[in-house]
Amino acid sequence: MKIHRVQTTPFSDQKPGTSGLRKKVKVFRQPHYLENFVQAVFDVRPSLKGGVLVLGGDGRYFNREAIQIILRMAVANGVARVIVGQGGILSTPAASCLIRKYTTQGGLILSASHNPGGPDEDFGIKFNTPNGGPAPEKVTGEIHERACEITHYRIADIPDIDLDTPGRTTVGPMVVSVVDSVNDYAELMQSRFDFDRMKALFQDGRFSMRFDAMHAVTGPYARRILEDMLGAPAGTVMNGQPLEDFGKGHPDPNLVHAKDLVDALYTDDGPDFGAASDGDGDRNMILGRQFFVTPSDSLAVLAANAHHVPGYAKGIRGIARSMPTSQAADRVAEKMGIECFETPTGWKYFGNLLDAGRATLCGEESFGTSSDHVREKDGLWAVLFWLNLLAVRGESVADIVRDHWRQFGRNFYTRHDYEGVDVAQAEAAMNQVREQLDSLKGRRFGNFTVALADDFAYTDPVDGLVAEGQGLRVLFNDGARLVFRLSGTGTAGATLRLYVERYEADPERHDQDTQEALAPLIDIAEEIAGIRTHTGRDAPTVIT
Ligand code: VG1
Ligand code: CO
Repeated sequence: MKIHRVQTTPFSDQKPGTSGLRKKVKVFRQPHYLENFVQAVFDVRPSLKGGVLVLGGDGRYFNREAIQIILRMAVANGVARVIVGQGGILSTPAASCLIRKYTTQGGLILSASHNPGGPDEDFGIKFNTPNGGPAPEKVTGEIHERACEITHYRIADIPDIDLDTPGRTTVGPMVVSVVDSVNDYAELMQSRFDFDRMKALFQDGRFSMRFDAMHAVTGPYARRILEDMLGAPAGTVMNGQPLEDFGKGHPDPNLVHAKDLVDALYTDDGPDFGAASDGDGDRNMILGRQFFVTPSDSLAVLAANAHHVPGYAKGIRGIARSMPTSQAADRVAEKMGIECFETPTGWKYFGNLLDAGRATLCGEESFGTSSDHVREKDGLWAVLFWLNLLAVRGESVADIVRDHWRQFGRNFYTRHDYEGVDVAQAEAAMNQVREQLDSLKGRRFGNFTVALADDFAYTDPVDGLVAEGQGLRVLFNDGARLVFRLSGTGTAGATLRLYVERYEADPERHDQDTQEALAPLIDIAEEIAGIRTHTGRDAPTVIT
């Protein structure tokens, strides 16, 4: 086996964002681009030499090619064993599960998550640490620094490795184990949920469900677990075949992109329960019949009902949510007398809290929910949690959520995304808010008075590290909030996100339309940020 030490020059744009390095496929396919980044990971993680690496992706265009390149580099960098998902497929939570279960030195996950795939679309890569979670900022910073000074990478001359047949292959001194992509993950789900009870729910014949895999990675997972193991009728999983371009769709489980599913649920005799997941299987959308559960509410409901589910029946230790996520979960934590944490956007900030046993459930408003069973958000886990709950409580999704609002009050919540905005225009809007931060306190806007305005900074309670510049917040006296931030996952232009929240205690007013309930605050946001003026857009691209 011949190992080449290839001379290269650094790319200055290899800085991981909210979740790994995401670029157009064309960028990744430039000579040396992927190789430089992967070598940077090997260079800053010396434990990989002689260690075990997990490798897999969401099956998007360039997945297989990238896996072969990484395998050649892994041999050349002295990795002892690589665990690869069959066909190169691993959902993000399944990769996290494998990294933890087989006490490995980490994993490389190939995905651009909810971004479209195909030759002209997006690709991505991220490194996860041995706890199974996305590398924390300290590590992504090291990787980026290394990528900026790289001069050589190591790669072996070996033929392509068969990724489609499970089993062990030896490549020089390295072992490649191709594993069934679903087995270990399915076992983990069995250890947390009451499969018999969920099976009975489907057998009963009165309950029906639809799961939209959006032609992305969760197809095989959902089919195995929902249809084969739980006995849901064939066809429960729609768009279950992973495709390299996700059927030209946008594998983002929200009301806009999961339209087929939404249409199916918004009929009078539609299924009782609907769910969808994203490109890499870490997001989830939960629907009842003609009812949408906001991800923020979902986190709060799961926390309040955790005692119904075997894996959490002993109680949960704490809840963590990202800053823009609504404060619905805070009320549950308060009532349960457990800790509640507010972290910056991105799953990597939950890792320490989960490792330290201070948080059991975590969630983000962006359709991300999970627990301490892995160190990633987990789409199918959230769906199974809901299913388990529906089986135990025997009520509809809508009734469970309405009951929750009656007990805790409702946090009306919406996110407005302005996608593909000119970077300078997006920054101008952000700057307009930033400039007012010091003067907003005490200012009145209609019925709302500003209690605090700041640029969110987070001090990790476990390691004391500080993350600054994590979003501009305007908090009002009665718990209402506006948050402005720029996305860190896009690959073209800027995406400006506006998050709007207001608390309503009165059950008589819980059935208002969300956009109407929040209209005054949405107007205040425009007054403060001038997003429409700066961007020339008269409406957001996506409202959730
Ligand atoms: C978005 C979401 C964030 C999520 C991230 C990764 O980031 O807002 O909550 O953690 O995507 O999710 P941003 O920086 O674009 O707002 V995924 O499913 O793309 O791994
Ligand atoms: Co994702």
